[in-house]
Amino acid sequence: MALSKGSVAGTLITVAPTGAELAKADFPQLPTTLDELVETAVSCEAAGAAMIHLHIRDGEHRPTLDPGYLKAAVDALREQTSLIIQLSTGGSVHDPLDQRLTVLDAEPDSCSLTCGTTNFGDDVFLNPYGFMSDLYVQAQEREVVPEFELFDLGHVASLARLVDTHGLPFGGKVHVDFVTGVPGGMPGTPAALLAGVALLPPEVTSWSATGIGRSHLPVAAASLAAGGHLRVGMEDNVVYARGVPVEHNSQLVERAAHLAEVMQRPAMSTADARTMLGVKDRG
Ligand code: KMH
Ligand code: ZN
Repeated sequence: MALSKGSVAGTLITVAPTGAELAKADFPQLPTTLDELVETAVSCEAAGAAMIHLHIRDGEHRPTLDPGYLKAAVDALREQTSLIIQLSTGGSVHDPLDQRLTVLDAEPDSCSLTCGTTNFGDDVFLNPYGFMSDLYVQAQEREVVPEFELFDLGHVASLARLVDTHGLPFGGKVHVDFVTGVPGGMPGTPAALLAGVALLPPEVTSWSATGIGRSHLPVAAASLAAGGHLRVGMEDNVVYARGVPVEHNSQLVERAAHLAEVMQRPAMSTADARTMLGVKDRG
């Protein structure tokens, strides 16, 4: 799929409220408890989000892949919102690969699937091809829709290899998200984003983008201009404007929805987003 040739009716806004990197002690407004996640999800849905990308924290606010915590979050958000629930399989850079596969046991609607290893600041975010392949096949079997996370141009080639090898994901749609501006990954610039979009294989049916830190606004604007969708949230950016910290994820969703409205592609409903992504109806 090259740059969008026709008009794209609405904008999928995904909120990534927490991530695995920030410490609650440094950012007390980071939602880490189940109650905080539910409150965040409800207000972000009201502000225009249709999907939530979730990393879970334990009782001491540390990243966890504990199945009990994951299942409790999926169940609570499914009960209290109609958001598409996407669990991170990236976890933190310290999580072992085999444990990252067990995320699917919590029966999310969607899971992230990063298409290659990348330097991640001073760390390495490990995604060898065998892991990606296992995760892809298991997601197909569990009828979970993957969101392919692309941190670099080489990841686009690995995405094409996965789809060539294993066929389409559950639901028949291929949705990718460019995560730009990670130190070690592709830069958070419109030029880098558009280079990635130009390389997408024809099976891709929709794409979104996020920019880490200060790249979030130029990348969001470029994505909207080129027919892409948006991911925002404190996982990616905690500065609302120069000298103004983000106090609540809904501020970022509201601004994304406003940008989308101005671009005549208003925030998509959760129902339309489910259709676009081919998500299973889990009632
Ligand atoms: N926390 C990063 C190491 C994902 O969620 O799939 C990986 C990450 C990607 O955030
Ligand atoms: Zn993540």
